[in-house]
Amino acid sequence: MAIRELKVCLLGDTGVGKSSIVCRFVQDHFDHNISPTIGASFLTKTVPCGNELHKFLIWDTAGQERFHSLAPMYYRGSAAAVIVYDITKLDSFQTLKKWVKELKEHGPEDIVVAIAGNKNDLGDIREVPMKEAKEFAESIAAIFIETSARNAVNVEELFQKISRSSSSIWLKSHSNYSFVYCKSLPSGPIIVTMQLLAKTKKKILCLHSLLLAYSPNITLAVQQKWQRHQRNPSIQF
Ligand SMILES: Nc1nc2c(ncn2[C@@H]2O[C@H](COP(=O)(O)OP(=O)(O)O)[C@@H](O)[C@H]2O)c(=O)[nH]1
Ligand SMILES: [Mg+2]
Repeated sequence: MAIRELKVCLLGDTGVGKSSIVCRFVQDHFDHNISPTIGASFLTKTVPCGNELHKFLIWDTAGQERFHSLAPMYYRGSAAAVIVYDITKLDSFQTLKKWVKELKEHGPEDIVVAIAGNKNDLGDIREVPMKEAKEFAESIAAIFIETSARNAVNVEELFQKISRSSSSIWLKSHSNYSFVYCKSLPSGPIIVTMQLLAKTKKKILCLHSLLLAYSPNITLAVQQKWQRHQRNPSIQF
């Protein structure tokens, strides 16, 4: 099975539960007395996605202002950024908006942004209405989900959503066609429909789309070859 590595960074105020989300995802564990992160910590987890394996390379950053200048090191080259806020702290939602702005200005062009409203087990002291956060996420085309690292709610789902979005972004950025529709079925292959950009490439793209539909593993090899061909057209595709 082909493995794709996805660098993911977690951003957001200190205390919102970034490390707890990572700990829940990677070790399925919650620590009430978790230590504050210094600088950043790194963890990995591999999960199946369609007919591929996605290996998450997770950079969990410290939220404190004094570490802010280090953030670009973590979001540069990231396939996705998870920006976490605490649903019981309005301030943390304002900080999230600042991170969105920074990513827009300085982050990778195709980065998948996921907004996670954590601590949704504390709904009775909520300060950030779900509707408001969801609408904000929609306005910037970001993934939105409320999570509880403590009660293991939606943490897996958060990373699954990132997996699926990264797949379509990857396809978009690694080929010369415009992407029309992509669906990752739980048990089956990724079905893709493409719009052809250039007639001369028609054959290649048809083959490509067939392979994508029937064998994502072969497709990876085809895509690598296609990239080489694009870099140096004298290399036969
Ligand atoms: N009730 C509740 N507390 C949480 C949750 N996630 C984290 N916490 C608590 O929030 C505090 C900060 O968590 P931490 O993961 O260190 O936040 P970070 O600074 O963003 O990495 C800790 O006391 C955690 O136990 C959650 O989903 N629900
Ligand atoms: Mg932390």
